[in-house]
Amino acid sequence: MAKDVGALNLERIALDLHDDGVLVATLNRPEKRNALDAQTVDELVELFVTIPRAGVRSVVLAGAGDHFCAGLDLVEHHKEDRSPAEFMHLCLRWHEAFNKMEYGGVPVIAALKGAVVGGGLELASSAHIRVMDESTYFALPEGTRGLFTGGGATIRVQQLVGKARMIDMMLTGRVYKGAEAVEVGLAQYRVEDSMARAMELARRAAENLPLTNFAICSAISHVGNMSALDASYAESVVAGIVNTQPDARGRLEAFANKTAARVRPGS
Ligand code: 1HE
Repeated sequence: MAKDVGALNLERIALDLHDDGVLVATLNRPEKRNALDAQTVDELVELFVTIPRAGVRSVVLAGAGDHFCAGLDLVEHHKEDRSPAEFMHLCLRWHEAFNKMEYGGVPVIAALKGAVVGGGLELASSAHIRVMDESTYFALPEGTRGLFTGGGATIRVQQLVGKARMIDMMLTGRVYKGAEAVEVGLAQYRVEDSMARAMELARRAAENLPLTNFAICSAISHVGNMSALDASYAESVVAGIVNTQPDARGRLEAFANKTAARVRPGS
C-alpha cells in the first residue's frame, strides 16, 4: 500500500505538498547550514522511498536559510570518531538516499543558493535538474579537510563536469560560481530567483504523464550504466511500455486532430 507523504514524521526536512502534486522538500537546519548528519540522511532515505508510490508528480528540493547544503556534518563526524566500517555503512546510507532520488522515477529539481559544497554537491547532483542563483557556489572541500567524497561525487560530479575538473576541484579547492558553473555543467539554469524557477520547472514536469516521467527519471540513468547492446534492449522495453500507455492516447489524438501545441523555438 502506498504511503502518504503527509504520514511521514520528519524533523530535518520540511514538506509542503501542493495540490498539483509538486512536493517542496526543504532541508531545515539552517543554523548548521543544512549539514547532513546521519539523521538527515535517514530522513532522505525515508522520503525518497515513499515518494514514488505516494502520487507525488515532482519534487523541489531546497535548503532553508542562505545556503543549500554544507555537506557532511563535520562536527558530528568529529565527535563520533567513526571506525572505517562505520563510515562505510554511513556512506552506503547516503548512496541509498541519493540512488532512490536519481532512480526513483519522480523528477527532482534542486533550487540552489549559497554553498553547494562537498556532500551538498553530491546531493544536488542526484537531482535531475539544478537551478542556481547569483549567490550559489559549488566546491568539493573534502581534499582540504583531509577527507574524500563518499556520497557519489566520484560518479555524479564526475559525470557532470568531467574527470579533470573534478580532480582540480578536490586538489585545489577550486570554487565554481556564476556563468562558469553553468558552462562546466554544474547547473542547467542560472536565474535571479532559483526557488521560483525550480517551482516553474517542477510544475511543468508535473504535467507529463507519471509513467513517462518514471522512464525519464529512471531509465536514462540505468541505461547510462549499460553496454550499448543492453541499453538498446532496455530502451526498447521501456518504450514498449511507455509509448503504448492508454493515458498517452488522448495526447496523440490531440496532435493528430491539430489541437495540441506545436514545438516552437522559445517554448
Ligand atoms: C557545520 C557545517 C558542516 C557549517 N558540518 N556543521 N563541507 C565543508 O567543508 C563546508 C563546511 N562549512 C563551511 O565552509 C561554512 O560553514 C559555510 C561556507 C557552509 C557557511 O559559512 P558561514 O560563515 O555562513 O557559517 P559558519 O559560521 O561556518 O557555520 C555556522 C554553523 O553551521 C556553525 O555551527 P555553530 O554551532 O558553531 O553556530 C558551523 O559549525 C555549522 N556548520 N557547515 C557541521 N559541514 C559522505 S562524504 C561527504 C564529505 C563532505 O561533505 S566533507 C564536508 C564539506
